[in-house]
This record gives sequence, C-alpha cells and structure tokens, in this order.
Amino acid sequence: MNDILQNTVWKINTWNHEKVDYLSSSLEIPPIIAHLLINRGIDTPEKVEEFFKPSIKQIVSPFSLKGMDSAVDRIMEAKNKGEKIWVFGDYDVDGIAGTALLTRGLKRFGIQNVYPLLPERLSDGYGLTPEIVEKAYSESVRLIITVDNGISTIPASLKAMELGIDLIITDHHIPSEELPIAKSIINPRLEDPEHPSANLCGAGVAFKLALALNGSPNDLDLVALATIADVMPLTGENRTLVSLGLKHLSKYKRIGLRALAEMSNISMDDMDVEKISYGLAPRINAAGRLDNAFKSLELLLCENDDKVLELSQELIKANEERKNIENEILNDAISEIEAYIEKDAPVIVLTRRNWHQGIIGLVASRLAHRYSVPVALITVDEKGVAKGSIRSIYGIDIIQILNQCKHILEQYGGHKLAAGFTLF
Ligand SMILES: [Mn+2]
Repeated sequence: MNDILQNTVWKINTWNHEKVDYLSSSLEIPPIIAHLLINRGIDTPEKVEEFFKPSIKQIVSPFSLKGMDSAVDRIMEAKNKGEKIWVFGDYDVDGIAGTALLTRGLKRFGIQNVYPLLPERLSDGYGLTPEIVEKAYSESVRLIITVDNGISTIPASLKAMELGIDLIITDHHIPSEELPIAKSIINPRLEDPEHPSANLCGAGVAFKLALALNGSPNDLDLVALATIADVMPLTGENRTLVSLGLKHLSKYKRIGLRALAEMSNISMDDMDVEKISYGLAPRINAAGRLDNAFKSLELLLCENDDKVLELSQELIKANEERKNIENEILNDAISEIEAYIEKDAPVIVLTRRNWHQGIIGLVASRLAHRYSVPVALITVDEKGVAKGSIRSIYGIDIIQILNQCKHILEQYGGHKLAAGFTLF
C-alpha cells in the first residue's frame, strides 16, 4: 500500500473562493464540503440536491443516444414478423448481466423467440465473429443484438450483411475510426463526452435499450452489478443507476444473486460497492474465466430454488480455482520481474507458454498496481497463438499505444486502462 501511495502523483485542485462562498452560504454547509463538491463539478444547489438524492427522474431519455430510434424500429419489425433473435454478450459480469437484462427486456416487450448467447473465452475468444454469425444463420436467426461487444467487429458485420442478418450493436468500448456495418449502433462513446450517459457500461447500454422498448426502468440491480464490476466512473448517470440499483438489490433480491450471496456469507441487506467488487463479481466472473460463462447467465435468469443453489456452488468452486491459478501466475511473474527487469523500466512485458488466458488480465492488473507501470502479460497457446492482456495506470492510455502497434496486432480493443490483443 505504501508503495502505491509513494508512487502516486497527487494533483490538488485550487480553491475557487467565489464558488465556494456561494455554495456554502446558499446551502449553509461548511466551505470544505462546498469545495469538495465543486471539485466534482457539483457547483449549484440544484446539482447538490441531485447528487444527494438520486432518483428515477434523473435517468435521461434513452432516445438521447444515437441509434436508439433505429434499434427500436428494427426490434419492432422483428416482433411483428416473429423473427428469431440472438442477444450476443460477453463472458464478464458486464456482458453477462447486460445479456440477461436485454433478454428479459425483449421478453417483456412481447418477443418470446429470443435467445441469449455468450462466447467461450478459450474457443471463441472475445466478441462477435464471422463463425458465430454463420452459426446464427444456420439456426434461422435474422437479427443479432450485441451487448458489451461489437464496436470493432467489422469482419462479422460483413458476414452478416452477406447472409442477410441484421445487426444491432450495443457496446461501450472505444470505437475505432472504421465502424462495423449495422442497422443500428448504440455506443455512449460516440456521444459528446459531456452527455450524462457517456460513461455507461455495456449492461447500462442494454438497460437503455430495454427502457426504450418498455418505457419503464427494470433490472436496475443488474445495471449496478455490472457498472461496479466493470469499474466504471461513478459519475453522471452511472451514479444514479448504481445508487438505485443497490437499493433494488437489497430489497428485491433476485433469487440467483441471493443464493450466491448467502452461500458466500455475504449479507444482501445494505448492499454496497465493496460487496459487489470483492464478493459477488469475482464469483460471477469465475465461470467465464475458467470455462463457460453460461452458468453465471443462467444464475441471473433462473427462477428455480434448487437450480440456483447448484449453480452458486459451482461458481464458488470455480472462484477458488481461479484464485489458485492467479496466485501461481503472480508468483511466477514477480520472480521473473525481480530477476530480469530493471527497476525503473517504463513498462513490463512478460510472455509464457500456457499461462491461463482467462487469468492473465487479473495478474497484469495486480502487477500494474504493484510496480506503477503498464503491464502486459502474453500467453502462447498450443497452436502458437499469442494473446495478451494489458493493464495500465492513470495517465497512460494504452489504446493509443496499441493504435501505434496496429501493424503487428491481429486484433485488439478495450479501454484506456485495460485492453486485450492478439499478435500476428
Ligand atoms: Mn464492459
């Protein structure tokens, strides 16, 4: 911990006397509180009121996001024609929760012919691929809606066009210059950064689409779970969604989450960010890291008491296994770093045969904290394919760095602080 604090650059905001005086006198609050609020951009009495009392009213219209109208139109058409729809997600908490949420939202909208699908990390890899589109075609699917992926899936979009399958892409990953071909693309990263929804996670975007279809906010517990697990900034609309969602979690207690929490000795009264980050999220993530995330999706959708107990038990076991593998890789990496890497190296890159691909991101993240530099861990599988996970530190945008390495990468994508790639 001390290491981290020592290596952190602290930037202290200056005190804006005029604003502090105004806010502290109009609300009768101590100047230091006013200063802290102003630092967060909460600089009027109205914004303070909103900040302290998150409410449904603060959720902005889903139609303020580009692509929402055309997405709703296309889904309406699917409903009228009775078309088969796939909701295609991701194997992490955000992708799983978003897939569960949108599947429920479409059913609530009156579409029964809808099926959730998640890729397998080891065999399919991340995101929609031409192979998955072909499989959809062979199963008579005519509309695929992605959740938490799809913004960089140009090959899959070409395949879909060729086969006459329409795509609605809902994602929150950073778009590259070229966008896939789709009926509709909804991605808050394509909006103005000041848009209140600019920081939504994948499940947050799925929530917006479900809200646009049904007109009422549902499954807020899943949005809170995903927003926290995806480590999104808790500002703007995210803060409202998480605040409402945590209350919803405590009160409503989805049976799958309740079983998982009980069996993990987590009390669901007074749910908070910590209980999700360190309690529920790692267990929901564990299945997707080790083999198949579908178990976690089933848990979120399941309404059978016996089945949720069984699924929870499996997730808890998978999480124990994940911890063991993570510690093995961590120790392995640390001994290599201490032996071979110079103390002031600006970046750490390590590669190994058969490091577990589902776990290297977690280890990279722990190493980036420990050494305060970006860390890339690369694993090479039996076929010789090299896949890497990078975790960065604040101030170093790894997507920009990966953009510069484009020519040696077969595939890459992610966020400023966390990304994945495949080498040629
Ligand atoms: Mn995500």
